[in-house]
Amino acid sequence: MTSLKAIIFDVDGTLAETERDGHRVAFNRSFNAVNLDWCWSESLYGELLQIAGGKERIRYYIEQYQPDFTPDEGRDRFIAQLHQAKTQYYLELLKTGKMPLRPGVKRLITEAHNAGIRLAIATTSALPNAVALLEQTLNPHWFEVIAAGDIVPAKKPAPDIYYYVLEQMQLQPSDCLVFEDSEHGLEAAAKVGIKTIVTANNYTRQQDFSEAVLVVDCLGERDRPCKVLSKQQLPVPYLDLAYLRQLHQVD
Ligand code: XBP
Ligand code: MG
Repeated sequence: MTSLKAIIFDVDGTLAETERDGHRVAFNRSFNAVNLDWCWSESLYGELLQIAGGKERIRYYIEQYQPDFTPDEGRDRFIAQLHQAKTQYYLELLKTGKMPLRPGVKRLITEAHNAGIRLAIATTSALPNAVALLEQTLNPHWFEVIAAGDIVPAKKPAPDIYYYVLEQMQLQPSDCLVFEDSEHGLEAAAKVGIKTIVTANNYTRQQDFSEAVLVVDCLGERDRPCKVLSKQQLPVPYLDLAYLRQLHQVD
């Protein structure tokens, strides 16, 4: 059995709760800015999250909810421009500091970095979003690869982004662990054969995580133990590197 060499993190919903108060709000601001009365409520957004990727999500929404909408510049161009504006709104929202890291994220990533574990990001979201979050909360230079957005043509649940990260780092699936928060993300990593821990959140809690090695409500902190949502007993109050190494060894 090989030792744990690297940890790959999803961003949205995993490092921070960025969807409801970040991406969703930014999409709505971009609609508003071009005088569209479209409004993605918290519950509608939960449904739209089934579509990974902001541009893909807008396209799906138009097809399903606004089928008669025909912008002069054509649908592709309209979506690309709207999404660019959305990214700017999202970056402004990030600066307000209202999307802090989830419990235990800074602790675990710092411990892993100090122990020489190699780190990477695999996210569906656009690269500037991922880099801005890391700049604000951690250190982007700790991450050897930041794989984001359109770097691969097929987004999660396709496995492409995980294959890309492994190739860039010259690693095997068995060298790594992945952290994800959603069924799509888990599916992407599982197709590649990387053991995945799910830190579920309010949008994803009901999803099927049967392929995960562990499902918890967060990584936990000394004063805020994590809760296990999968079947096994957790012998530690929060996930630290020693426990991750154990999980990585289990068949
Ligand atoms: C994240 C996403 C992203 C964000 C929006 O999924 O689906 O689309 O919601 O980001 P995951 P962009 O956490 O599985 O990577 O608008 O920049 O695409
Ligand atoms: Mg996610």
